[in-house]
Amino acid sequence: MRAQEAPLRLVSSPRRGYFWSVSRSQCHVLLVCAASPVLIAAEPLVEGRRRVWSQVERSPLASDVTTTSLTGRLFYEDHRQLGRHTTRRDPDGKPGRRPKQRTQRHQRYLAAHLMTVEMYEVDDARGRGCVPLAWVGTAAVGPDGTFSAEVPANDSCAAESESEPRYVLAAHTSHCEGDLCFYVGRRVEDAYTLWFGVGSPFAGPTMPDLVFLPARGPRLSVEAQAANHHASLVDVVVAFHVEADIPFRREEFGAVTVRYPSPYSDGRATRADLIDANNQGWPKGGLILHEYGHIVHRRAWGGDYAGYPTPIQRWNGKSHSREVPFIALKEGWANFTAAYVTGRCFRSGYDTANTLVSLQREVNGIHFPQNHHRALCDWVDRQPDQRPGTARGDTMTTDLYTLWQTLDTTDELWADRGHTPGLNMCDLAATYVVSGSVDGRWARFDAVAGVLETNDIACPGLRMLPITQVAVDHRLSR
Ligand SMILES: [Ca+2]
Ligand SMILES: [Ca+2]
Ligand SMILES: [Ca+2]
Ligand SMILES: [Zn+2]
Repeated sequence: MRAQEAPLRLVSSPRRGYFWSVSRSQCHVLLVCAASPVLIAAEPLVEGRRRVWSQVERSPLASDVTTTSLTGRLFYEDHRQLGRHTTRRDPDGKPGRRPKQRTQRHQRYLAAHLMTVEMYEVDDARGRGCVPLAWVGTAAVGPDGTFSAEVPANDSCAAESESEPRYVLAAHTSHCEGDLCFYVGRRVEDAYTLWFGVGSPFAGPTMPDLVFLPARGPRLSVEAQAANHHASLVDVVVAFHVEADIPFRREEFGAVTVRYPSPYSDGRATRADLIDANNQGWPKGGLILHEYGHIVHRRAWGGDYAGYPTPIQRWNGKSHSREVPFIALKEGWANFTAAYVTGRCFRSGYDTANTLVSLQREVNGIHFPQNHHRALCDWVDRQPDQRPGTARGDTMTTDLYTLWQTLDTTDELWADRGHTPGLNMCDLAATYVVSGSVDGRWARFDAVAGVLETNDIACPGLRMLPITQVAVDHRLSR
């Protein structure tokens, strides 16, 4: 990249770390100029290009080639208020910070964890073995921003065999490996791509640091925003499928796509494989976490919420509207997903803050998502709590996998109730009580009844469950 291409460049110096370098002509618009000397850029974060016109060849590599490892780092510009910022590293290698906690400009760059980087070797010459861009390797970006792949050590282009190979990279807002496969793109199973090194290819083995921003694009470019949606998607995917080991179910339901920008004005997940996302300005981060909760729920209940008729009732979270119990569970689960991923469920003081159960004690919370959201947090948190006037309180400490497994079993167990009015929290609680050992039934009943009572959700039939198990056992064993 030529120095005059980038108005702002991140540079590093051994003593001062990273800071911004600008040319003198730009100083009239930048307050930092008075304090910062103008320096020669050493290692800028290299921005990408939107399109590559050159021909790209993707043939498999010969098995007998000598390889060498090619490494680099990829970041994105983070603007999210909500997310797992500390699980990603910034360019200094320090844990990421949320926007309000940043003290330096470059801390806005965080590792582009689980973006995919493809590596291409460049040939300018023609003739035997020469292709303008030949694919040589693919790598997933780690939580510290690094990526690495084994690539052929020698140039296959006969006319360039004496010189060192040179590389161009393509980064994608997608990741597909094993059971996991997800995209952020304009269309289903399509990703945003930026190219790096086009026109001035990189030498190996270490690439310069890259940032998923289009060079000369507007600051609020669609790619930069998509990278923030991708980061949210990775946060929830890692929390649910990697850490908690919940199956993604790629074989059954395919990849998940975040379609951005979507033709719709807000977020929705009306299929088991598609999230529509739109926003004004930078993504705040909560939308994708919430919508992905719907994806996990759909995939647990056969893809269509166990046959609940569509179109699904709209829900306005801000007005705390009264809903049918199925919608209250569905939206409560989605809000819980976001709270689980960001750690809000586990914050000290969460249990005693009375913001989520906003109703009077006498009103049955079975109709209200916020009661469900909070009950599901109690289901998995390890902080016992008891609201005044309740008999039991929360003593439940089930992990996320067990909670999901209960959700996953609910539609099989109560299949006859799946259609209107839909399965609800009482069905989920009942599934928990009857799943597992017979001896443990009363203990499970006590625990889940405590969570429900603490959150004002009334399930009148639940008390009879440990006693009237014969019929259910029969169904389970079929
Ligand atoms: Ca608990
Ligand atoms: Ca609790
Ligand atoms: Ca299921
Ligand atoms: Zn929702």
